[in-house]
Amino acid sequence: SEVFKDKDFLWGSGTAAYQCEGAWDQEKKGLGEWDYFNHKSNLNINHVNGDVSADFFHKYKEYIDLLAADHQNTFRFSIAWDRIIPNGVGEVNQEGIEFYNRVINYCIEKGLEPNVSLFHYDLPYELAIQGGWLNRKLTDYFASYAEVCFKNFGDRVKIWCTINEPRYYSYCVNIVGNYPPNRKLDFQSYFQYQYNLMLASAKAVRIFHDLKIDGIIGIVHDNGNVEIDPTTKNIKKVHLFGDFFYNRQILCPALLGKMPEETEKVINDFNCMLYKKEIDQKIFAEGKGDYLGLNLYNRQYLTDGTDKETKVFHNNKGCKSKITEGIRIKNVFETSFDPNVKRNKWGREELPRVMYTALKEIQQSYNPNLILITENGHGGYETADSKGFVKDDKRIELTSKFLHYLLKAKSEGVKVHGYYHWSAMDLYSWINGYDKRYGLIRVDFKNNLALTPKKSYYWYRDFIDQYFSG
Ligand code: BGP
Repeated sequence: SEVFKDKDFLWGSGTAAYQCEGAWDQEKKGLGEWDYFNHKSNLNINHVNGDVSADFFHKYKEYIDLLAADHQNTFRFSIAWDRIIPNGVGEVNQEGIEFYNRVINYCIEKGLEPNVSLFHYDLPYELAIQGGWLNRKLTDYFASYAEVCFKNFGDRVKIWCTINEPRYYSYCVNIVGNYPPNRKLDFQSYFQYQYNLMLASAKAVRIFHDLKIDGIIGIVHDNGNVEIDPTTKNIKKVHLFGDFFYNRQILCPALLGKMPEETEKVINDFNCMLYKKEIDQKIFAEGKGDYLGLNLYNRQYLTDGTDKETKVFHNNKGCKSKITEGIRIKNVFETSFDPNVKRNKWGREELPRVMYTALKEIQQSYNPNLILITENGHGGYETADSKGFVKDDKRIELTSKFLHYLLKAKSEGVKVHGYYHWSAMDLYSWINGYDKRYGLIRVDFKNNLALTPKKSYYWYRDFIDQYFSG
């Protein structure tokens, strides 16, 4: 592909359909699993929803104008499956196609290379009630939906992601239980979800390549790195299980075209099994991605398991909770707590040098042709002054450190060619609704969705200018 011909580096920011579009029931959009969950269930932990959110559906031009004025040259967003195919399978909704045509064309007009994800957690409800991703049929439904998108947008979109964070998504759905349908500590479903998601991804990649679309396609993975606490006794075991659990079930099919050798052993030791077919090996082999998208926020810091009961620790309440993020898997491994590393209000480590170590490790272990950092950023509580301006110095401080490490890895040969700040504007956070802010642009959700670029927005513009001039 010639995506990178005249652009030395992609500098942009990202969003996802459910988190920013709103217009949840407009222009024949189908019902989504998250729509249903946030309307009907009292399991919705933050008691708000994405019905309106940042209203990207109607205000997309305003947002894209601001991103272009920030000197960004690319924009990451996702397509809502249920806008294109309201029931997940079958009839195509032309109004959905038209909406994304408008967005894509306007991005191109403003000099922003569109980077499009096909699945960013918002499953059509009609497929959720058929078992969601536990149902193998979804792998074919997804491939058909992907084909519709390739045929409609493939003449203009050059960067595609099949699935956003299959690993973390499966973790939240099946282990933490904070994404619908809130299964808790269900390791069987955790592994099967990831397997089916990777199979679906491979099927879509095959179609993309068969159609000979001029562009690149791959998955977006979360974090990608496991580090072992040096006091660990059984380093080999913790690494074997930890790396499979966090990375290899995704990265091996995505980049090497096959499931990892240790799959059977590890999954058996978890007292689980995978439902699969012989033919899958061929599908994986033919469905390798062209690049790796990496969402980099933190690392997985692990040590020996103990005989204490299996438990997950996840902070769903920010400063209203003291929980430190992690997991304890009986006799397998557990998250280690490093007292020297600072944490954010959600109990997650703030350690920018993992940008460097993760990139180096992935380049060395899998040797991808290309890596894009598809997400990185800082979530926090924020207040604006009377003019709506947010002085987000913390975001600037952390991001500049992350970027320092990104450029260091690049200078040492890591094939990283793009960075997308998460997020472009404030939007719906899966765990804390509108209290947890990530945007470069402030959205006043209480006052007509007024938009005000934050301090970080101007900082990012200067950073990009300096990069291209120096
Ligand atoms: C990633 C997701 C994004 C985004 C981000 C921040 O896992 O791909 O959609 O939400 O994390 O997460 P949160 O909003 O839960 O803080």
